[in-house]
Amino acid sequence: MHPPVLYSFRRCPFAIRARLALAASGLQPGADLELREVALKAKPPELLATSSNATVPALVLGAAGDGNAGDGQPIVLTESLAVMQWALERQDPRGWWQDRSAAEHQAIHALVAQNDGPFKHHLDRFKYASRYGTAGVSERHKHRQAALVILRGWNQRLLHGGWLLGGQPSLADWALLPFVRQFRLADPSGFDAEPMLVALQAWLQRLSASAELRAVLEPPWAARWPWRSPGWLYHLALARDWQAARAEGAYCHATRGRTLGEVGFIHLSDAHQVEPTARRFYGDLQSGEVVVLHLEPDRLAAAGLDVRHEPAPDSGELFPHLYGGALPLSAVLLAAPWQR
Ligand SMILES: N[C@@H](CCC(=O)N[C@@H](CS)C(=O)NCC(=O)O)C(=O)O
Repeated sequence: MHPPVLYSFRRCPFAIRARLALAASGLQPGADLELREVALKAKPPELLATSSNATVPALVLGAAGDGNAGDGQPIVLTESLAVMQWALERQDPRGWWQDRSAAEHQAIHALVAQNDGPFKHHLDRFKYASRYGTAGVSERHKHRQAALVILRGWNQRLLHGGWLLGGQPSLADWALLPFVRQFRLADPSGFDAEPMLVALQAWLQRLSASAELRAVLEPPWAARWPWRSPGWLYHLALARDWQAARAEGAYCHATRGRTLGEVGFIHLSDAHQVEPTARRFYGDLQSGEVVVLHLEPDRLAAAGLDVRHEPAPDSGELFPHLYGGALPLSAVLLAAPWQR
């Protein structure tokens, strides 16, 4: 019934590798799968409910109708490698995985394990040094050096044919690409100047310029704003009002140009109402001037506020209205810019 659902995050290297394989297998968001862009600081309840580790990517193979789960129980792939394999076992026109020998499959698994384990460990501590408490010059240097040892090993592999497994790109090249790319982006001139990485530098340049990578970094594979869960409520706010509310600690606008005091409640939208409402009331504004506040209904209730669905004039539709006081900042999960 429902097409596969991919929970993804535009910049996540694990999600990028999954999207690369899904795209290579001929799937397209919209037509063949539903892509739900996730903000990691506000994971939608649907992801939390279906995925045990709640990381992205997660591929949910529908309750029925996609040939994967006839019994109505969704199958959830929560590992990027599993998503890649699922996609390429479906269809693999470029020969990244199918028709490879057992030894090649083993080599691919070993490379991905080395990437996701030790390489990612050192990459994180080099790239996000302040987050990992490794910002000291010698600590950061130590992790960069350890990552370089692994990269030199990969460089060696490329000397025999230009790709990690020889003369043709395989799943391993695409699975490692987003991580090597991140390593370079943390210090581009340092990476480019490494004398023992010449083959890897050329490999990265080739793959970074590829149509395959560019396609999955742009819509429809990488959406500009997070998917709007029907489990949340939404309020359209002027960005300047939202900024002022954050400074003051409370948001008291009912809608554009009208205060809570004047109206008596705050206008909200259900997920499917955000876009038409934004176009109708804010369509004259520039990108960046409007934000979509994502609200958690349980937190509104916990703050003693009441949501009532009531008819809105001229629309023939019921809209959620928030009664009982100002919008507490604690109920706002995310303020995403709205763009026409
Ligand atoms: N082993 C997982 C790792 C996925 C992963 O760590 N994704 C990150 C984003 S790049 C994530 O979802 N982090 C959010 C969290 O851990 O709460 C895979 O291969 O898919």
